[in-house]
Amino acid sequence: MSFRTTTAVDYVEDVSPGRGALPPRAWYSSSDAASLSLNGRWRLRVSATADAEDDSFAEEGFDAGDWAEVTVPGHWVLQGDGSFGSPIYTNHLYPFPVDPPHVPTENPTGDHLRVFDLPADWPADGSAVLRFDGVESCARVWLNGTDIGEFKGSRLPHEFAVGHLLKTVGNVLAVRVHQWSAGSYLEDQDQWWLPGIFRDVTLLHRPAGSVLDFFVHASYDHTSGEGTLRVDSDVDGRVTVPALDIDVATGEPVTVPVRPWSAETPYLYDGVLATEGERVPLRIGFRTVVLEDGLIKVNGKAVLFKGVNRHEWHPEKGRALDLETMREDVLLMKRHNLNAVRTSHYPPHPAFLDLCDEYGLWVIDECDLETHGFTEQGWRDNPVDDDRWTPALLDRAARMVERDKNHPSIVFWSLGNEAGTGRGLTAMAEWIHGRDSSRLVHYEGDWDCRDTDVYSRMYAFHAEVESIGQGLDGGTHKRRELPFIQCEYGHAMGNGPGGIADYQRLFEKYERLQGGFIWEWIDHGIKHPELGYAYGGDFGEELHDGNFVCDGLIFPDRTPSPGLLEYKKVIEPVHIEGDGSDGTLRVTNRHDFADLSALAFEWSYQVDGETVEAGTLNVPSLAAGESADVKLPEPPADARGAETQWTVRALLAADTAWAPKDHVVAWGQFPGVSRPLPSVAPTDRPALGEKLITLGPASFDVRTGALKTIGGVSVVSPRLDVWRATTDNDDGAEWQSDTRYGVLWRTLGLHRMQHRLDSVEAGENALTVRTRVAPAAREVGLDTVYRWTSDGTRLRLTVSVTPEGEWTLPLPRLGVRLGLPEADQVKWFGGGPGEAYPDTRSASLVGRWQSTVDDLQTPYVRPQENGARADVRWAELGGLRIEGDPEFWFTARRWTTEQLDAATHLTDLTAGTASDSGSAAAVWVNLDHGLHGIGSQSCGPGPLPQYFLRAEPTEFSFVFSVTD
Ligand code: IPT
Repeated sequence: MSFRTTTAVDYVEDVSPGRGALPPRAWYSSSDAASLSLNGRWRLRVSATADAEDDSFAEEGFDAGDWAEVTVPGHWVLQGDGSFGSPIYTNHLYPFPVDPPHVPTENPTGDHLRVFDLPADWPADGSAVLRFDGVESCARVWLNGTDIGEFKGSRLPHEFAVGHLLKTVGNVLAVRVHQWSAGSYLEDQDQWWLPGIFRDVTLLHRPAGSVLDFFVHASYDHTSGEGTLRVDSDVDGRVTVPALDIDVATGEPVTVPVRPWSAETPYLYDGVLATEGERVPLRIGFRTVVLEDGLIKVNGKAVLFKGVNRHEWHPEKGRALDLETMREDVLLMKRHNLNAVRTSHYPPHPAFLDLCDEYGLWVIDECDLETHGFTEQGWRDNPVDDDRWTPALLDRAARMVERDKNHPSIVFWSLGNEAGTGRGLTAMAEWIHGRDSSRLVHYEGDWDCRDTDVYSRMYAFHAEVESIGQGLDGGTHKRRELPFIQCEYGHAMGNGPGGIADYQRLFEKYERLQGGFIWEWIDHGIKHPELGYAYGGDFGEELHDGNFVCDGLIFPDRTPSPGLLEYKKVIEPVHIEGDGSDGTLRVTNRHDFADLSALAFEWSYQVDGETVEAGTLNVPSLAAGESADVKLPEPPADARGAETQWTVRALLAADTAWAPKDHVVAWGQFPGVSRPLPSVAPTDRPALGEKLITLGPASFDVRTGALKTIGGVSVVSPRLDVWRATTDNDDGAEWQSDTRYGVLWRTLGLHRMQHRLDSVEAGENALTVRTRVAPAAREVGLDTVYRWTSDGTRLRLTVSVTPEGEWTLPLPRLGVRLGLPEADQVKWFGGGPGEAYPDTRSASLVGRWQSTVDDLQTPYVRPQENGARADVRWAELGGLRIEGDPEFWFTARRWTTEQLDAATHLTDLTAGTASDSGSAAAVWVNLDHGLHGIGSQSCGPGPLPQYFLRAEPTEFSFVFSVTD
């Protein structure tokens, strides 16, 4: 006989959204109704299975005195130092067998318990609602021993009517949270799986006659300059907006002249919705979003999204974000010229949307839905194409739309991410279109655009994006009529993304292309005592996707990465262009709405990288889209043959809500007098000693021709170097069908080049060392000649490289590497202050910079090539001055490329000293003539051909001298 008991936890595998919750409604805070936060310390008991314990813990009088404690909001796996289980990271694979709606028997379950009293002034009348803003992934709730329901939909609110159950003292709130549930099949987003009550728990008093649900309709007619406001409310009341003299009944429209809301000019009007029992503050933004002439228009204008995908992330708290962290995200976005956010891949904490309204960001609000793992089985059994799941999908759509419908910042509802196609998605789109005709619907997964108002793609290559811009991409009739956005592009994993300037040029060129959203905002590294930041696999996961979870524009601690600085420059809202030659620049206002009155312009003039004079530049307050030619002043001081530049900056003219006065919004740099190249007359003659050859300030090994000292500085001789610690974008994602050079380079052996010495020739006025540099097992090689000359004080090295054999691959880098016994302070004249590579160099500003060797490093969570400075004319470190002919890429680090390449976490990298590294160097310096581009192939295109470093005959020089 076999049997299976039905247990009290069958709801876990039930595809329905749940039981007992109130219908969804707008999320708001009241001016006068009482509320009680139930955030704080809760008792916690974690069990291995869903039904390991009975529900007696929910009963009054249960003694949980020996339970652990956790903080709510929070994830239990990020608390308790691992004793409550660990996080799991997978990109799209379900970390459990795919057999919907079943989940594993091993189903970590956290029983949460909280006892609370009502505040003394809690009103005796009315009712009360208990609200959960986010619980992953399924919860059952009891209040004072009564089972009040259960729910799924992790990043969506759920409310329960509890007034009849409340007591003045000793209320027992019991919440059983299961890590896995049928809902997990709908939540296969690329992120950590983190169970817990991770958003607020709040008890809301609902006075008699209080507001229930309401919908603020606030449109703007750009032809008349008038806004129309109508607030539909379930409970009748009045709406007042003092600044507009509005005082109308709910449901009644009123039209008045207004200032419209846009992401650039986020004008909000304060209002109040008053019903008999309650007053609710309103923040009203008037704007109209339409699809017209095949374009997304807001207030009559086509907008260009300069966006980012934002997951909620904090390195210690996971997705339990506090308000200050949310504000930091918004401020960082505004300060880096972003104007849009896609809330990948779920509705964020509602406070984040308040901030978007207030500071001004266009929002794609995305539903908590992704079934990506079904792609492994050709999308068979995909819940979004199975009617049994449709109620759950509709519930999710409604919980998002109803909660967030009063935010002016939201212009798109997104059905979800990577869920294939199916009837369930169509049902969601139909419901959303019916409920809210004032916004557009987005979903990327259906390239025919059956359900959507925009053609959206992710990681499309530049060439395809261009053909879409030209309308040459074909597709269904409906799609051909739609505007295009890239909901994800520019995969910011590790060093990169490269090539975003090239995308932006396309977006700005073709009307149909309305911009895109970089993937993604923040690295989801988890702070770890031994590893610095942990990523997939660091918690012993059975299946994981490594550091694919660290692919943000900011590091886990929210420090901007070079990728964010690049993006800021690429999307700057003012273009300052010209070649400086005729003293005229062209300034273009690339805003969609704002004129330039908020900005002040400043010029400065650099001689050899140092600013010698600066002043204000008069730029007319151009309207959005307008350009003007602006004259630079006469070049100041006589530059005495030195190199000069003009730098023009657009700064905030006054403090704003998001940045102080003088914050740099945009800039341009223009050459003046060009640089005199360093020259060394080859007057000195190499002198042959017993062990050494001397030439000018330098000595060389007589046998190998290796440089040993320059002046008093001993060096590990410069020699040809073509290798770099491959970046995530070099290595590419394993599913990439395109050529992945990181892999091919290693296969060819570029990381283990052998240097064969052919001859050392001490000539009349030069020391020439001939070599061949090549990997074992291959016939290709680089014939490399080092030619040293000197005028007695300065030493010049000319490197000539001639490829031999058939080189089918580009080179990672081409230059020399040398070692120094010590170096700390670094000064240079060239691009800075941050790193740059051929296709990530927009933000590199030519000037005089200084740093320490340590600060030259970019701390990518998984160590990899980083820290190069572009266009370097000269650099000084460790007692040496190095000048380039031509300019070079400069890198210095306290470990070798091999050590960097082998490291998996930042904590693997430790500075060595000259003696303990077994060589004469502690600081390794790369002087590169060329670097291969970065691209975005960790999930997208590799570098464009113009950023390839091809193996071809090349010659470049450096001049070395000692500093005092
Ligand atoms: C795309 C996903 O939508 C996103 O969640 C993230 O996983 C990103 O890729 C990569 O980091 S899906 C992509 C594999 C086509």
